[in-house]
Amino acid sequence: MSMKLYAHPFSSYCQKVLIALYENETPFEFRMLAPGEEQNAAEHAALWPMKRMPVLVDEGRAVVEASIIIEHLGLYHPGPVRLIPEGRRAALNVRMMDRFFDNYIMTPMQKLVFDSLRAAENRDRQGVAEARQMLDVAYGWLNDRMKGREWAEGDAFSLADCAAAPSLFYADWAHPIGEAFANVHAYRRRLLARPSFARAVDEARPYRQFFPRGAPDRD
Ligand SMILES: N[C@@H](CCC(=O)N[C@@H](CS)C(=O)NCC(=O)O)C(=O)O
Repeated sequence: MSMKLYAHPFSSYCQKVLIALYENETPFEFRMLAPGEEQNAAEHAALWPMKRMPVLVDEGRAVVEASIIIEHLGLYHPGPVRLIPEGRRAALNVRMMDRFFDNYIMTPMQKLVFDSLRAAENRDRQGVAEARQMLDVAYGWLNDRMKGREWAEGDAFSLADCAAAPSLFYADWAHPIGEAFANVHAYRRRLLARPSFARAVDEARPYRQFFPRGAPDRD
């Protein structure tokens, strides 16, 4: 039975999982979550009432949360690219960086994006200011950390880079990474050149007009 991924190509957390699937050319069926795909939406809501994507279904079992889906793929469908290192200490370091990208880049980036979709009278000015502040601190911390590094943790592309790619991609659109953070820019460019992420970005191109206030004409 082939795995099913309930997802949308433009979603950052879906791209995080798509990168992992593409890294190992893991076969799966894409179940599109978009207006007009009512059957997929109903199945998705029944599988995961939180209605967040992506959701992976493997052998009839729903697996949720992008990081856990990538862990699941490594455990049940391993391929030549190991996204979580074998050693427990190295794996812990990768998971720590995965948490950094989700909590301190993806979360404030989503806050900016979702806030700009709200009606003007419902905007959360303080929350937006805090999200921008968090992104500036996170960019600075990451800039120091990426000095002399190719990937987020260790010598190889990992789960942490799967989290980094869409989070930095969209964060730079929502709250541009300052020019002073040259290591972060260089890392973002390396991520964009990685074939698995380049493919996810290309597949999402038709949806760029949905980015609130318009996607910049680059990347
Ligand atoms: N913690 C979840 C977050 C997933 C998430 O926020 N997904 C977004 C798309 S990037 C979503 O489903 N948004 C739909 C909505 O907010 O209604 C994960 O790691 O998978």
